[in-house]
Amino acid sequence: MRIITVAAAQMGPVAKAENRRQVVERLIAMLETAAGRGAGLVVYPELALTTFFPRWYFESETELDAYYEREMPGPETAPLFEKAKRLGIGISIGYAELTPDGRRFNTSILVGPDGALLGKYRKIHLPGHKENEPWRAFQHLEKRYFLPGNLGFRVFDGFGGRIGMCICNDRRWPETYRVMGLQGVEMVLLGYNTPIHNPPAPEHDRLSWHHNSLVMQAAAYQNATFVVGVAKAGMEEGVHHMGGTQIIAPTGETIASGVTEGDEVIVADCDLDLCASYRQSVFAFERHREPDAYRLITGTKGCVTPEEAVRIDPALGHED
Ligand code: ING
Repeated sequence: MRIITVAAAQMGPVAKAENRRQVVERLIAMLETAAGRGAGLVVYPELALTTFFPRWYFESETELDAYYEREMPGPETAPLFEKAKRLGIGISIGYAELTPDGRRFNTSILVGPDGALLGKYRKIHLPGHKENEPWRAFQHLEKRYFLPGNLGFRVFDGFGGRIGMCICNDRRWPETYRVMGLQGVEMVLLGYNTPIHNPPAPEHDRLSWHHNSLVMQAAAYQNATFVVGVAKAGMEEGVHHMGGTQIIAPTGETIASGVTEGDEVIVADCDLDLCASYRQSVFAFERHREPDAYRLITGTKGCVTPEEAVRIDPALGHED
């Protein structure tokens, strides 16, 4: 048995006016709740320290810069990291990263129970759009405010197993998890800020919770891994974000769920050895995968005609 008692620390809304100190107080309160429940790892949402600012178009870079962290931990976030280290609890937390040379990423980090940085991830699948689109009830300017992540989908040794991270929209793309699955990931930690309303496709709104569970449950099963999905939820500056925080086993079953749209800690004992049952049978990659049949997946970004497809992958041209 290799048990990780993991806590998903869902956040309710973070107001524009809420400062880092006030948010960190909320995060510490949830850390203490999780500690009381025996957690060894606490997972916070995407962009946990601020309101989801990509919903607005900023003319001024100075105004935009206020939402980013230049160092993590920094003076305002250090109390959280110090408390976690004192409690001997690891954390994963998402934040907006501004590098010393001015690059902007939507980032998450994994910190061990001793306070050591175990890994960093920068969001690769950036949803939304780059230019201001006033027709929308609210913007989704992640393609404007962040660069695509440049660290890849990596898996880190920690907590007695192999831990991976991704962020929000990444969870909707099967490639995200398969790259980590091919590194033997046993638990994927991900945070999200998901508006229920998607302006370009309002017909999807009613399915927000279904799609949220669908993609993470499928990924857990298909890659023989636990998945911990953690929302920043509730009515945040006039935009309703879904909850749906949950911890999912390699069986594809949700074993713990949030039930509110506020700050809420859910905890589950996750035995990483459960992954083996799938990793050594139905998803024994080394026995069952056929990479020669998958060339199109990395050979093109968008959809191509069947004729173009054959040029990318000649195997598609075989007649017999
Ligand atoms: N948010 C959303 C997500 O992928 C979105 C974007 C909303 C996509 C609604 C589809 C439908 O959950 C972020 N931050 O990626």
